[in-house]
Amino acid sequence: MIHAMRTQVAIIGAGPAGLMLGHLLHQQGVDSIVLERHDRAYVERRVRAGVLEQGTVDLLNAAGIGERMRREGLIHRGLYLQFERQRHRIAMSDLTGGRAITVYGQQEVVKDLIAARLAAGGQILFASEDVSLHDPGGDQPRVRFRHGDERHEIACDVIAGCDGFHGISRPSIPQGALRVYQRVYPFAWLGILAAAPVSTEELIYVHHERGFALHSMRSPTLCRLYLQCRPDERIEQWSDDRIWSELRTRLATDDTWRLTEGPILERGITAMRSFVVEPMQYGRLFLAGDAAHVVPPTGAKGMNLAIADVRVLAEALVAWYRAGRTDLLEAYSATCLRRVWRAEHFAWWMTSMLHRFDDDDGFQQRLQLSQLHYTCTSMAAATSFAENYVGLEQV
Ligand code: FAS
Ligand code: PHB
Repeated sequence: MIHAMRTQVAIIGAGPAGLMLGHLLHQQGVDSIVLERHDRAYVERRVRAGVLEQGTVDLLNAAGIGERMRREGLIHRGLYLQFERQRHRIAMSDLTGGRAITVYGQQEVVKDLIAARLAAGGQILFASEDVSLHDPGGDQPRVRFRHGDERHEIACDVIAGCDGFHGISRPSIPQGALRVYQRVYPFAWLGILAAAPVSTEELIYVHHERGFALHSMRSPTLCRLYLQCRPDERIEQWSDDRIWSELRTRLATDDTWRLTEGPILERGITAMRSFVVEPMQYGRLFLAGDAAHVVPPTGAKGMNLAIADVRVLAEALVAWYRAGRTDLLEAYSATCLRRVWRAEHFAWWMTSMLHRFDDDDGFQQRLQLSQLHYTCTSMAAATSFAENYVGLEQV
């Protein structure tokens, strides 16, 4: 027995993209149902990104979701680039007319969006399994899924594929309909969440002969730290002592600064890739976020791109439902891809400048140090870095 359901927009995935889309559509009177394969607790606990661009902060505030972010988020007007044991501050706000980043965990954004959706009576069906897309290329697409022991089918006008890199939406598009662009990097990031007072007021990105390191945070007493490691390494190979000793070594400077350590609460290794599919649409199926593109986390763009995509998609869908306009929907992919490729370039550039490449005979390292030195001493280069990092207003 298949239970029939109906909605205007069926959204696959309760990550930043899917939840933000559901909220923006709701605010404009467009109905949607979000299907998520994991349960609520898992989705709200998952540690991922932590940096919000100015544009993302502005959208969360404009959409009425920013209250807790304003209270608990950390506004950063600069960050540090460190190389040859020297730390250099990039005064991002001074260089971008006051724009800044906010450090606020992705899972906090997800919690705020879920709370807002459910408070508004929105449908988020957690623990939805065996999701499958039917006739996404036609004008009456359907989504089937199992919820508990019951099978359901949603009839809808549009499907929004917001189910991440490993989701079902993109693979539901026939081979050959998409052009794939990809780079897989020969290293990964080992990330930890540690209950330790922060050792810096702003993020520190480190170039070191032993590999990249990053000191970020979630609150004044909760640190998020990353180390470059080999892509084939397993987390079990990294004891707490080895992690802290490597962080101490790579973050060390010639002055008296010291890294404060604490209990490690969460750890994981994340692969590094640049990935884009074109177009980000197939008939009535619109891909958004990691379902269409992945950036290496060095540029802190992943979550911001996901939210930027659905801002464009929501506006286009509302114009279609309200005024029968199809131009914005037809332009959806091209509009998003301009911002996506800008972010892909910036994240690839930061990754290339800050990571150690095993096959480097020293030539690349010299280029990296020259690029770092130029970025930290040239107003023009620092401004370009800053405006890309805080997020470009127009792309
Ligand atoms: P998401 O992946 O967040 O959400 C997709 C949702 O769809 C998930 O909840 C998933 O469970 C669900 N889903 C998948 N398949 C489904 C199916 N078949 N049926 C139903 N639901 C399905 N960015 C940074 O800037 N800094 C970081 O440190 C960082 N760390 C990361 C670590 C990891 C392991 C990953 C994967 C990404 C990380 N990112 C980081 C990038 C991250 O922030 C993404 O860009 C962001 O989560 C993208 O958001 P969404 O597109 O909404 O996809
Ligand atoms: C994080 O805080 O998780 C973070 C910050 C900056 C990055 C990546 C991750 O570039």
